[in-house]
Amino acid sequence: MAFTLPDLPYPYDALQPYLSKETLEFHHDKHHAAYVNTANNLLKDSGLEGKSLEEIVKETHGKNVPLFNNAAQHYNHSEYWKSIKPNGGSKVPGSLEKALIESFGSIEKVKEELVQAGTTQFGSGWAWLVVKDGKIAVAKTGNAENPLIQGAEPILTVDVWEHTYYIDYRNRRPDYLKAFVDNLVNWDYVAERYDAAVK
Ligand code: MN3
Repeated sequence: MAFTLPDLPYPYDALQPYLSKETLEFHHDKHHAAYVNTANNLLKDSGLEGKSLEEIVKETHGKNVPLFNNAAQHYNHSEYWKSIKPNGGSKVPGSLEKALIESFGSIEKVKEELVQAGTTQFGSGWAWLVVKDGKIAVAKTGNAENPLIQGAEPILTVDVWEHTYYIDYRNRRPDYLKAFVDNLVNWDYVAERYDAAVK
């Protein structure tokens, strides 16, 4: 089954002033679309056509580098779009809030650790909240890598490739990450992912 580029779950200008319409047009219509197209070309004759995206990501890691890179970037971006929303960053739903406070002490600490992970990811990559062995943790990965290949379940995804923030923040990645945690995170989606991961 071929991969398809998902529509953004909100209008292109809906995340302003934190992410501009121009950023979302480039990021979704050019960058994410290119990963989908390249992954589809590489998927042909790979023997993996019938598998799910998650299975393809896990099975190609370390074996088929070009297909892994493009399929993982498709997975990562699809999760990133759902991890953010207009007027995000507000109230964390109850069950998730309780679990985050158990793991980190406070919601402020979770935000701090996410900003720290994204800031210290050298070069291109991603920061995450993951569930592993029933616990929530912060993670970071380089390039297209993601927590699926480490046996963890991603519940929140932050893109820290320069194409994500360079138009709006230039080199100020920490400012983008601060806006992400304070004004963009879709905690309802993260809670949905958390509930599914611990079921
Ligand atoms: Mn990106």
